[in-house]
Order: sequence, then C-alpha cells, then structure tokens
Amino acid sequence: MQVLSRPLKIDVITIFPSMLEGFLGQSILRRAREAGLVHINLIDLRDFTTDRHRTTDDRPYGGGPGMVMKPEPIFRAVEKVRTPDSRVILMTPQGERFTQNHARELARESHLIFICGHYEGVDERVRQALVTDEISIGDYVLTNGALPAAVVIDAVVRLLPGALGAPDGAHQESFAAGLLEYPQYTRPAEFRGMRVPDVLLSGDHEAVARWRHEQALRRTRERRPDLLSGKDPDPQ
Ligand code: JDQ
Repeated sequence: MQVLSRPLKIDVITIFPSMLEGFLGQSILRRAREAGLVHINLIDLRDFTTDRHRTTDDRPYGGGPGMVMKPEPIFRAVEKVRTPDSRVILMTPQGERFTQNHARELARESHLIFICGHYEGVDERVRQALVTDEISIGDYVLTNGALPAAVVIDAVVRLLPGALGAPDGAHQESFAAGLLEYPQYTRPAEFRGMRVPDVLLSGDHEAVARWRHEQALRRTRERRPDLLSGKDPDPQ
C-alpha cells in the first residue's frame, strides 16, 4: 500500500531501551513500522553521559530520599534529535491525563520525542527548557516512564492512516463516538447454554445497528456516566 503522508518520527529517550524493544516489535506496531508509517528510534540515555560510570542520576539538592535525573545527558540527547517541529513529551504522574483526544492530536504531528524519567523524576530545568508536553497515563505511580511512553505510542500509532488495515477502523470504535463498545459475539451461536442475542442472527442490519447503539448507551450509562454529560441521555 502507498504511504500518502510523511512517516511520523518517534524518538524515545530512556535508560531501559530493551523494555520497549519487544513491545515495539509486535503486532500492529511492527506492521506500521514495516509499512513506513512510523519510524521509531530508541535512544539509550547512557550514550549521552560523559563519565566512566555513565551516570544519569544524582542526589537531590536540599536533601531527601531518592535520586533525580541529571540534566546534562537529557539535554544532549534531546538537542541531538530535536527540530523546530518536535513535540518533546515528558512522561510523569504530574502531567495532563492522557486521553483519546491527546492521541488524535499527537497522531497529526511529524515528530515526537519521549523522555522516559526514572528514579524520582527529572531535574526541573528539563521541564523549563526542553519539554513541550507533560503526560500522565493515569493516577497511579509506576517505577519509570518507559511503559507510559509505550502506552502513548501504541494509542497514537494505531491512529495513523493505514495502520489498522481497513481505512477507518480506528474511527468506528467507542471513544471516537464517546460511548463504550456494545457487546460482541462470534460463533458458536450457543455456547454452554448461553445464546447469542437473536437480533444479531436476524440479518436485519438496521435492527442490529439499533440494538448495538442501545447497548452502547446502556453500558456507558451504567459504567461511565461521565462520558455522557453533554449527550442526549436517552432514558431506558
Ligand atoms: C517516571 C516516580 C515517585 C515518579 C519516575 C519517572 N501515569 C504515570 N504513572 N507513573 C508515571 C506516569 C511515571 C512516569 C515517569 C515515574 C513514574 N517515576 C517514578 C516515583 C514520584 C514520581
């Protein structure tokens, strides 16, 4: 298939590049890379240290527990790959909460640079002088930013035109419509006494569409009423 837009370039700066290697080499992500939709480059932060021990962290000024990532290697790594069009994204529990809207926005960019923190975080001057976006994937604390970066990359790459095979695959599903998914079934029509709803076997495409929309609304009302604010509540 022909690539219509320039590939999205993604640089990931981390002291654990191997954490991401396996993940990025699988499934949709691998196919998107092979199809030239995205170029992902893993950067080992230790390659940007200058001391014999390849040090990336140091004790916090003012004292206290834990270690802080030194600014110099991060500045050198970012400045090596940055262009005027780059978004420089810091993964942190203090960032803005990542949503499908962020994923859609980032999928329109040409170059993303992810800084994966480790230890207790990064020197504040990295934020001040380099970072354009701070993103949190949720309200829980992980040990480092590599998995959060992988989560954001996965959500963004599947939105690139051509990544999912079918042209509009990513736009059919729940969060695009602001609703949770309707229940899905596949064969057999009866399994351990549990039947697939008759409407799905009826061949009546309009009835199927109506049933799915009702189910999606009901599920959203029951599980995620927050997603419905601003939408017609359609009482049952
Ligand atoms: C880092 C840590 C104590 C951070 C170090 C770098 N959503 C989300 N959860 N956790 C993170 C992101 C995250 C991202 C980068 C990280 C956690 N840590 C651990 C420990 C205070 C702050």
